[in-house]
Amino acid sequence: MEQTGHAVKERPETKKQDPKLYKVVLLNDDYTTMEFVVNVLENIFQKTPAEAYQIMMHVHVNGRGIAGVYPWEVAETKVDNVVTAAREAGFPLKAVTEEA
Ligand code: TYC
Repeated sequence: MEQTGHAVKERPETKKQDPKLYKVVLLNDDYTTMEFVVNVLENIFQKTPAEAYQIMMHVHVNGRGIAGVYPWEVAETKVDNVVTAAREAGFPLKAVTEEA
């Protein structure tokens, strides 16, 4: 093979981890209680009580807000956990992922 002046492969053939990060966005609604959203932020997104309250209020006022930023699989799992917990509690809370 011809030398091109460097030893680093331009295309490693091994499969790399997806480096992209995804935002988990919480959406406001009129029925989910503030307390439930704060609990979700503490339990699923590991926020402190103060952070959780701040994020919840941001979503309440602005319609949407970022709960956290994660690799794809983690972000999708958190959305799933939010929706499952909300439906079990009888709330319509929605969460979506967006490329960060
Ligand atoms: N708007 C809701 C209420 O007044 C509270 C709420 C906040 C709901 C954030 C969803 O993602 C949400 N009870």
